[in-house]
Amino acid sequence: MSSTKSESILARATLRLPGGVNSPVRAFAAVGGRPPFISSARGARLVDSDGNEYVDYVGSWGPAILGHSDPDVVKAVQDVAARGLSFGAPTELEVQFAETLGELYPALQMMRCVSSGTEATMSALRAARGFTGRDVIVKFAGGYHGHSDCLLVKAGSGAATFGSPDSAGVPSKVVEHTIVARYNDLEGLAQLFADQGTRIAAVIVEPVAGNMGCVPPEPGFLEGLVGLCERNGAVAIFDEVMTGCRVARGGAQERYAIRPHMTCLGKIVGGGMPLAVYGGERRIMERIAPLGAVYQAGTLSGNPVAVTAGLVTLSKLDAALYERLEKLGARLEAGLNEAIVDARVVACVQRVGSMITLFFHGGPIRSWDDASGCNTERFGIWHRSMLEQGFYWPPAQFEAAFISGAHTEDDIDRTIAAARTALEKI
Ligand code: KE4
Repeated sequence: MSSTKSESILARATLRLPGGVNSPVRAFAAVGGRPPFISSARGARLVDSDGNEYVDYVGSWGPAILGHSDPDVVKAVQDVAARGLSFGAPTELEVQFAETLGELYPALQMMRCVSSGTEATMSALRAARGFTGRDVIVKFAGGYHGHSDCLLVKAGSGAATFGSPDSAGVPSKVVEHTIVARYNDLEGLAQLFADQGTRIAAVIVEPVAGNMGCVPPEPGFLEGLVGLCERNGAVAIFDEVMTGCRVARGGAQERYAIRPHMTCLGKIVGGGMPLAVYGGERRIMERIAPLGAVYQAGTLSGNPVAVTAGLVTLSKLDAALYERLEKLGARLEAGLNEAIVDARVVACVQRVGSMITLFFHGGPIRSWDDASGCNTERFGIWHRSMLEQGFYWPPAQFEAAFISGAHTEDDIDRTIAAARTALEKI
């Protein structure tokens, strides 16, 4: 594969952008090599600046569930943009969007649009703190909820520890009220509530973890988490930025029939445009300005172009799509598992619906304690071979890959064949 054009663009990019990218993972630092610069995408395909074509399993990190450049979404965006991109004033479109989401997510009695998942989770936590009058928040090691300061904490060694900053520029004071617990460890969470319950404002969780690779919740974990919050006056926040409309139309809360107090959505609900949502019980959201004292605002929040992309995307998420995604996901999972066995490589595959991860670890991966033991060097070798063969897999071990409705059985079978070749390099 020629990479001349991408290389020359990267040389320019690194002069102006840290690492040449606008988000760290895109720099391919976790897998070595240099990133191709993408010039276009359609369906399940990406084309880079040198004209190389890839079967895409990143899908813009989740949004492209229909496949790239869905004609209905693109046409609707073109039409609405011609009527003005953003007004900074209320429009009926965002009311329609909130009504549509409220149907899909009954837990969203009231909600607010923002422009990124980071804004959604940051605002949800502020709402929970304002509602409870408490300061302490709990997240899980390996969980990622965007880059707001109070969430950039690294896990301690114990089951649940007060976090220390996981990024330069985050004062330790800012994270002193953030506790990091262990995912899928309900006992540890119960003990934490026994010790700190009356101080805990919220627990924020990826109901299916995707940011340590795909790690499903164990039976009872989510129910237990919500129950502990309920009994201790804390707010259970499902961060469904990734899982929302991914693992089911109604997200993980539909898939597992659990109702959180608050929900964050992003990615798919914006159809690839900068659009995210936080919301939940009316009694909580009525504390948000201008009704209440919790301040949150945004220039482009709910702008008509992003909301239109979201509305048209949501309108196309039908039962047939999820049946297809489940079939394709199962086919890929089975094929990768066979390939691992035949290659006699220590690895495992974990999947929920159309989000899937190949871990270079014997498995099972239940929490960050397990995931952190992955052989990331082997993942890098495997990833580079997949890319060379024309398969664009997420460039980091601790990410989930995504299948879209535009992928075909043939794409899946060719991906499995390429994975077999790549495993031979290990
Ligand atoms: P954004 O601020 O990137 O829109 O969303 C943050 C976020 C919040 N919650 C969850 C569960 C998320 O997965 C994310 C962002 N996901 C990453 C990929 N795992 C985005 C890719 C990137 O950082 O470039």
